Amino acid sequence: MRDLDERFLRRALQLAERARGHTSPNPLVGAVLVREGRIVGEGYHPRAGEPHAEVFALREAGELARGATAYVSLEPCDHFGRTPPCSLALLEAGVSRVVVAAREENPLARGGLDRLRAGGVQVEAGLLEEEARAQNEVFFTVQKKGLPFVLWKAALTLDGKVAAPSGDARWISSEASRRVAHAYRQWLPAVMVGVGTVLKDDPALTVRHPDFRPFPHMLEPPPLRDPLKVVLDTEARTPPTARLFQRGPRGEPARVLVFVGEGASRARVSALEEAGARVVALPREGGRVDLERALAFLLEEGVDGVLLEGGPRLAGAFLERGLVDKLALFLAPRILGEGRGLAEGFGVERVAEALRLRLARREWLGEDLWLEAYPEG
Ligand code: AOF
Ligand code: ZN
Repeated sequence: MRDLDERFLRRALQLAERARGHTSPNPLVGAVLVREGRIVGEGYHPRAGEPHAEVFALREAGELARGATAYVSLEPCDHFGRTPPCSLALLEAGVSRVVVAAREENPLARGGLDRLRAGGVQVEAGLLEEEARAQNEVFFTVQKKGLPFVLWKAALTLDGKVAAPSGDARWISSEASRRVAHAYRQWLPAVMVGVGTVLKDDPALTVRHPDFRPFPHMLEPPPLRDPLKVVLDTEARTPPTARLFQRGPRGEPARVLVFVGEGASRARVSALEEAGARVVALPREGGRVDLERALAFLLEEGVDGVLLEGGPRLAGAFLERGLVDKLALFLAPRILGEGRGLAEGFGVERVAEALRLRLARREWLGEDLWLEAYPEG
């Protein structure tokens, strides 16, 4: 029984992966309905505003849902949000058992299992919980943090440098590493850089040839889409001709948001707006755009995760404020000697005070060492 439960729950996790990169600020959710050992309905949540995973599975099953077991990667919601509660939909359909992996933590949506149990449905939770929580780490972090999830990605040499003194950084990591980095761009709804990176590298910040190895349950790639491109640019120095304004590889218009400091040049702001950017002025903190305000603004817009792509000053500022939730590092077998360090403007007196990381992945990608880690404490 447990083996079967695990198999169908795993299927729910796989279905959820089909929408990676499309559900923000909602979680990834998959659902499977099983009757007499056979799958009679499947569904996943395709994007915020659309029906939940359970609803698609129930539609497919029709009358066969009566007496079936529902396997859902996340506890069914119990609220009227953009859509009605899944708890009621499952009850009305006559499902007799509900097995979930992770419990719901959104205070607005919580309570689905309690309602189902009160309605006479057999409920279970906790199988594959760790994997389900990892699949939705953005969603669960945002519930706790109240700001978007921040993944900081960097490619560095063995001596911890991310660029030569000239600023040249092309390319420190291998092509295999860069393809994994593109999967992170597909995952998170926004990618953020400082204006220094735009001036130096002129990156396109699009999703090209991603390698989805970071996501263990993904069987087929989700539809590709480019992230919202966010530039922190206190004095509005982003060139209106920058590559990030160009159409994406699939022809979609670029979505660009530039945070400037209050009082930035009106003429430069207008030029950016003409180039297609949305420009938002924020109060300055220590002369620069206030990071917490920028993140809070993004979350209000439904952007629940940010891929921080440099450079060292921006990374240092995020670290200093404890705003980094996860790191993805690609360590390349090179030595630069002189060059820009991984994080500037962040430092401690003693080794004992160093920021400690909990390693969650250490894997070779060709010659590069690929690490994923979480700041501790
Ligand atoms: C589920 N199944 O597939 C999803 C759930 O505004 P709404 O109606 O889309 O509700 C969004 C909230 O519902 C979201 O914040 C999360 O707590 C839960 N997501 N619940 O039963 C699903 N996507
Ligand atoms: Zn729901």
